[in-house]
Amino acid sequence: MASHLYGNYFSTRSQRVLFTLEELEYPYEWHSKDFARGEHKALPYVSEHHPFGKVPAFQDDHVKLFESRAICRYLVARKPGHLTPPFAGTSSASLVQGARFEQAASVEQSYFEPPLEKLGFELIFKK
Ligand SMILES: N[C@@H](CCC(=O)N[C@@H](CS)C(=O)NCC(=O)O)C(=O)O
Repeated sequence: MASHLYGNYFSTRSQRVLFTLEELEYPYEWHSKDFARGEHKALPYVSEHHPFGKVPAFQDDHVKLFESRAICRYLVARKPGHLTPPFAGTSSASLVQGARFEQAASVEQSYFEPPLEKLGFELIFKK
């Protein structure tokens, strides 16, 4: 069964998942949600795919996910390869590498994306 990505090409969070799918050569079908028509706020999309009425949302067999970073991590775990973080095991070196990865991921989500989202809106989308 093919996987399905529900998103919008202008949505940077949809692009995050699209890049990961393409990079992994993971088979998927694209389902565009038109913001202007409110398709992401309509039933059955909200009840079946995204309870907050946002994009992206993803389905793989019976697994349904939303939140772009969670989807990307799921995809990388499903298809281990060049995107797999280079740590495993319980040695102290890999524990530190894992903690550094989580630290960087948290910095990106907490301190990088929020101001960048505001800047992107002001400088690009508002026009
Ligand atoms: N934390 C979520 C953010 C999802 C999100 O805010 N998506 C935006 C597009 S980038 C959206 O759906 N906006 C439409 C709306 O809020 O009505 C993720 O990473 O997936």
